Amino acid sequence: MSLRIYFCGSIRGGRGDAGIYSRIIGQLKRFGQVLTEHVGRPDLSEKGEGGMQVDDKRIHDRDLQWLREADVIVAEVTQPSLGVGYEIGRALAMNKKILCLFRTPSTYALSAMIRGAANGTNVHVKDYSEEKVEIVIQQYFEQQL
Ligand code: 6K6
Repeated sequence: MSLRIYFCGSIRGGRGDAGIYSRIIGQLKRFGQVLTEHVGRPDLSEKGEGGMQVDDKRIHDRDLQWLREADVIVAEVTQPSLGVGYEIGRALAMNKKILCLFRTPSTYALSAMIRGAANGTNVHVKDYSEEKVEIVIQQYFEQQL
């Protein structure tokens, strides 16, 4: 059965990195089924799902269900997002395998609560440069899964 991958990226935290999310999702699809492909959609704005209003409770409950079903969580954590941080914390409590990707150089410094959660076993935090994003993902899936 194919690997179920939950991708996290900022939505209301800001959509400045949506292009890189879409690139990451494209690469993740080589390794399994991406449950949250909408996070990379260019028409998904900070204001809503393609302009539509969806109830926040339904979004939360649906996303948590996908998180439970996921085999691995990949989070792009450069653009700070409360939702992404929350998803990482919930996934960690479920003992999921987690890869956090932080792009350098960046004007942001990654939260100590994310960088400090790396443990060399199920939680990995990787700094990457934009041109190497595909290879970083490939190495993770070949070596850690
Ligand atoms: C989009 C814009 C405004 O409201 C939305 C509703 N859409 C969402 N649909 C699906 N997942 C969402 C939505 N909003 C947040 N999430 C989840 O939280 C995603 O899985 C992202 O990884 C993360 C983004 O959190 P924020 O705090 O940046 O929105």
